[in-house]
Amino acid sequence: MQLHPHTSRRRTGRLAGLTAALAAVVGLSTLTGPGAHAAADNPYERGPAPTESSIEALRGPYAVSQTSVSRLAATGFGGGTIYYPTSTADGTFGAVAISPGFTALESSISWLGPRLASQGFVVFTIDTLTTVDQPGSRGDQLLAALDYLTQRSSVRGRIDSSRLGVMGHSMGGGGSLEAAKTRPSLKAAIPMTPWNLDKTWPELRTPTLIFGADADTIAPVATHAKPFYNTLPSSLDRTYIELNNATHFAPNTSNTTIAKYSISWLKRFIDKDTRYEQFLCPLPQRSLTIDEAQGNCPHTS
Ligand code: 9J3
Ligand code: ZN
Repeated sequence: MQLHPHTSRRRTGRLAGLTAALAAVVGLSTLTGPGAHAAADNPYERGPAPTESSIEALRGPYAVSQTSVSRLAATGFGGGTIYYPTSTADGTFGAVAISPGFTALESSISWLGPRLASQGFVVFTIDTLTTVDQPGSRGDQLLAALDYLTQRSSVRGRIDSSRLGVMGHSMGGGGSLEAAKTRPSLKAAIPMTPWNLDKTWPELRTPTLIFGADADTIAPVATHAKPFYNTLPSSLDRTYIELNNATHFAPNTSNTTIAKYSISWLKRFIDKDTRYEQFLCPLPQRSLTIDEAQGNCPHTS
């Protein structure tokens, strides 16, 4: 925020008193107005200013409620669980659907539900129609889940339907690439140790963060995550993070590296919240948990 130049200019007499009174009123309304943290210049900003520890924490600032969607109530996907901020005081939120991998259930990615929702998103962890559905089908199912979420779900009024994203593990991660290819209006995609027979993704227009795992022998990074990342348009906001000492199944248990960079990516591209750019650019350094990171910085969209 920039100080009004008049506040630093010297005045005398009654005009000075009036100026001071006006400044006090303006300052007070800035602190106490609707959504204490909603910046005037970004209507999508939600929650307090982030810190390294706030994005690493097991829970963010929002209390979370959940509701289950039965397989029978769902069309085009297998039902799931919706996690959402309990309070309606901060207006609507962006939303993200998350698909599990081959043979896996929603429970394999459920840790992400409250972890992401508590930062200020509506999160839908889904089951697929069958556990052996391929990435193309999983992409369609992620989109069907987003449509259910924004058009039919009990929390549809809490969602900004123009700000949506997709995530997924393995074939679900491959599915998140498929979903973004089908629906370029998606604001963020996060494939986690993704698997897909299609190795090239130049069609994507959605900012994409790909997690690979250095010890993945099921979807080895050399034939999955890396070529997926490398074939995204170089003009696209894209990042590749390779988890260190991690297997294909790293995204199936609570993982702070996945959480902190996913939160930052969703905030930066679903909410346009540039307060999170500091965690993405410059790219993370090699560490005990990160083998390698690639990406364009600063971001362009
Ligand atoms: O979803 C996945 O875990 C994909 C890896 C896999 O089992 O592929 C074998 C066809
Ligand atoms: Zn390593």
